[in-house]
Amino acid sequence: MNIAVDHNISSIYEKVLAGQRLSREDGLALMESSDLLTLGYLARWVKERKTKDSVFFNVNRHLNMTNVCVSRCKFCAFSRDRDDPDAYTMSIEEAVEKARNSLSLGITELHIVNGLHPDLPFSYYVETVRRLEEEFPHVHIQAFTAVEIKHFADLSGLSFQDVLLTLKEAGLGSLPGGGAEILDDGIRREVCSRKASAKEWLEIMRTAHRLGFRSNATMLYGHIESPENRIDHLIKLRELQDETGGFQSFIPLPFHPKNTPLGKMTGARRPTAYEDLKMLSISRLMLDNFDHIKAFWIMLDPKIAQLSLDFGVDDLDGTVVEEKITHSAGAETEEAMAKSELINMIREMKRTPVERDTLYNVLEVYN
Ligand code: V47
Repeated sequence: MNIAVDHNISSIYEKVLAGQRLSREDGLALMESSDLLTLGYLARWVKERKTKDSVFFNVNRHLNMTNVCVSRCKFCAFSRDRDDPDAYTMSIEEAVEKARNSLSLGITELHIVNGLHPDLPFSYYVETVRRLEEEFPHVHIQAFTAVEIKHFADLSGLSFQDVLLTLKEAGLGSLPGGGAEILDDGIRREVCSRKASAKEWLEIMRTAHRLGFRSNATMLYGHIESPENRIDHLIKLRELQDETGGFQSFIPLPFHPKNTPLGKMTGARRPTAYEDLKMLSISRLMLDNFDHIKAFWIMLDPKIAQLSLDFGVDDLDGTVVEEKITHSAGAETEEAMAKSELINMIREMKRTPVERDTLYNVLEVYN
């Protein structure tokens, strides 16, 4: 029985249950619909076909080694100029020390994302990876967005491939999904004109996947982009995934406007819970070739992240420990979550918590 309340999405409902790929027009119709419960039902149906009642989580630590950034994206409250009083740059030793202090939490992953510092040489990043890998060989290093890889190529004069190979040799394990924002150069010109273009972001991911790296992908939504921009973004990722199969998870990130130039210019408010759940559901439905849709509870809020498990999400990130990007932009969430809390959140939704490593190998099932 077709339970869609919104008759405009009835045919999409049938397509999803028949396992057919949704078109751009379907995606736009989903964006138009306010039938959140039908979207959630369909997204959950797709999720359960892939991963049954499992919900993955990981024990990780985020690390931002510098907030100095030449890009100064208009949606960002984290970045600083070199001479700003609250600009900071860690030494390699400080980064290693922070990682060391988190070992007792049982972290299996270090997630490292940084500003685009104008003066630090590429060797700083290579040495950081090398030191971390030497000291903590059992901890997976997921580091450097495609935007940073482009910055390293500019700094070093190396090709994307050689930058990635150098980092791989030093011990880099995989790439995070940041810097994608909206993969449309018109939007990028408005909000992040000084960093990698849409084509470069995709090319770096293509190259990384070809070299054997897995990566994630994100989308920053709720700023100046249109529904068309969001659906086109998802389709670009889906096309690249058809080609490489290298993406592991997709993480939609709601824009937090506080303290950002874009927030001041547009008066934008943070997307509502309704918008978040709708975006997560539509991501699951459009990205039929992605195994995992991930809720980053830091940006969503734990309550929305928990509810999202009924809207197609199968993965909660993570213990995190320290988070600066969203907290600079006014996030009121904590910066860390205990593993036991993540397990409780999942159990309360009557799902099975599964601790994973970065590459989705199962470490423990909490029945
Ligand atoms: O690329 C910056 C976003 C991203 C704001 O790969 C903002 O598993 C909201 O990519 N409001 C970096 N978002 C973080 C990121 C990420 C996070 C969690 C997991 C993974 C993963 C990746 O944060 C940036 C940008 O899109 N961002 N400023 C803001 N004011």
